Amino acid sequence: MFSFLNKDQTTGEVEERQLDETNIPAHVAIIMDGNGRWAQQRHLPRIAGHKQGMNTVKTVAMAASNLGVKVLTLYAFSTENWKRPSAEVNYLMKLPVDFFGTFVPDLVKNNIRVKVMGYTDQLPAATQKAVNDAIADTKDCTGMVLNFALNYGGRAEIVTAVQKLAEQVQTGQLTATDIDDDAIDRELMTADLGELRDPDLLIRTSGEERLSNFMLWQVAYSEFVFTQQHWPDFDQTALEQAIYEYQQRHRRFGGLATDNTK
Ligand code: V07
Repeated sequence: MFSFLNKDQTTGEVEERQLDETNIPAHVAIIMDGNGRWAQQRHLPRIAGHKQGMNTVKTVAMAASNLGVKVLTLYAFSTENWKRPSAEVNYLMKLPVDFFGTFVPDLVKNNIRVKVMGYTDQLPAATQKAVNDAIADTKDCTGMVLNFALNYGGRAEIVTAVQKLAEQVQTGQLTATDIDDDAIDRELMTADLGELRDPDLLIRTSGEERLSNFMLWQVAYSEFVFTQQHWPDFDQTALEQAIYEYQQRHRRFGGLATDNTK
């Protein structure tokens, strides 16, 4: 059993809680929202929030790995984020470089492998290089997969998958009726995660309760937990609280998952 101190979000009451270590969600996905609001509240520029948010990525990745999470997917940059002011976009594009420079040795020490899903070919060359270096330097790690969604959009992902399937039909490799759940799964950006491709738990920070085009297909049966903290304030305890909430909804009896998914 993992113990942690749970703080009630409305009453502020603190209670010791226990996590069931046999029921840790294998794939946790997080929409890291609220960096700008965190900065505004401190009269800091938005980029200060993004910088702090990157430090939170490090803390939360370590915490997830220590809890036994197998895949942690983080929504770092959406295909919609290009609409932000260019100074902010330029700063965001430097974060993978910064992350690579300061954090990859720690990832290797903790056996964490970096993966990226998204339209990375559209990113600046230096960003692509940092991403590819992080992937290459951690390729032999066998522990948790730290999967960044970078220039990712859920509808675009589905559109691309459908185009690939249509091509396979056109070239005779597939018939229209061969297109089923598994065929679509195989063409999505999560295909190489195998059985771990669908998040068990989706967390969104900072109070908004929307999906914002994130992993539309893969979250069909996920538990959703929304937290009030802005992403830079999210930490190990907040992750444990979200997993506790997940476990209350997704109980296991005698090692058999209750099938409340369908
Ligand atoms: C970004 C920090 C986290 C809060 C949300 C937005 C800002 C880590 C990465 C990253 C991505 C790929 C990679 C290594 C690190 C990142 C962007 C923004 C664009 F291989 N944090 N972070 N990328 N933020």
